Amino acid sequence: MLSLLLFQWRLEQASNFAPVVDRLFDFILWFSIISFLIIVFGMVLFTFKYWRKKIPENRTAYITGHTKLELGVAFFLLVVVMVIFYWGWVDYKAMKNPPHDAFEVNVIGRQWLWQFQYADGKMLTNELIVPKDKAVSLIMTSEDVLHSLYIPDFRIKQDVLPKSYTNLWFVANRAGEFPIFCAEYCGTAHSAMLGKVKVLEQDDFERWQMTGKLPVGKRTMDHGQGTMDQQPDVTVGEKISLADKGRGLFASKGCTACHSVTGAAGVGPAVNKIFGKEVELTDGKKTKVDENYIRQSVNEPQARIVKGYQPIMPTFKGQISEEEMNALIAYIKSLK
Ligand code: HEC
Ligand SMILES: [Cu+2]
Repeated sequence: MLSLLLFQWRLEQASNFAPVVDRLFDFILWFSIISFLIIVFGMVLFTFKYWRKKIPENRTAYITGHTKLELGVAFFLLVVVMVIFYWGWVDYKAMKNPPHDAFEVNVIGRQWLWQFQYADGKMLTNELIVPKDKAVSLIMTSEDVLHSLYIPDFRIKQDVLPKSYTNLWFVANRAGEFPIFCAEYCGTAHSAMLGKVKVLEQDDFERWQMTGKLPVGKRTMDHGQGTMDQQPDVTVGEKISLADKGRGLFASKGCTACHSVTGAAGVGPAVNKIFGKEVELTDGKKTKVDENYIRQSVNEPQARIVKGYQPIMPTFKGQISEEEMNALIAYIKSLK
């Protein structure tokens, strides 16, 4: 019973971050429990020790304080808080920096479902399928209001914002099925905004990518809940990769009129080999070309003007859906 209380009360540790988060959580929890016990024990002890009847002249002693002790306690607590802060910062930094070779999936939150868009063009609703033991990076945005993607068994959670991208990454280290929640109240059906992440062994995952078929009836479910017999509801879309879809859009939306993809200068800068690089702006500042920068370049071209160019790019706000934006970005990313 005691071991159940002490060890079984927490969720499964199904990702690289789970033990990391739990370690800090445990430290704060046990520090709080021990402090609580010391304070309560001290209070009870002193209640009896300094009971009024025991003081000869029947008066409460006049205590002016103990500067050294007070400063000591304050300093000790400051050190503890700084340790917690530093520890949290180190862990947070790791969570904010996905490895460069991570497997990328675009996530679109909308009232009230999750969509997962893969580089090969697959689109899943409320179901995220990932390989085991491989870094997966989620590039997330919302089509309407604030959402938050939360996978408790992975100990990861991140707000999903309209008009920009946020990131989450993880290495799932257990095959199985784990729930995904929306952790930001987003309207009437917020509580029904549920999904699941399916973690497959790497060969199963590769087979799924090639054929769209999950391992039926196979007992991979040592962990997590549910069975894998249910095939996901895949919208394979136009059966072309995200980057290829982006190439089509780049032409059909008229971007090619001003942008070359070969490096040749035109009315606008060439967009090949820009991803991940720094670009200089007219105000002399430099900025990194990432998903958010490209998105802003398309929707609010006037916000940041590339040095040496005129602010003549028209806005495409409202003309490009989130799926299309992900495709355009995937295309620009692919132009090495
Ligand atoms: C009328 C010409 C024109 C069209 C059409 C146009 N752009 Fe631009 N674009 C520009 C110019 C000029 C700049 C540089 C000035 C600036 O930053 O706004 C630019 C800047 C950019 C940048 C930043 C490039 C960098 O090197 O930092 C991106 C990304 C971009 N455009 C993408 C697109 C996409 C995607 C489309 C199609 C949906 C598009 N543009 C359509 C003229 C155009
Ligand atoms: Cu939501």
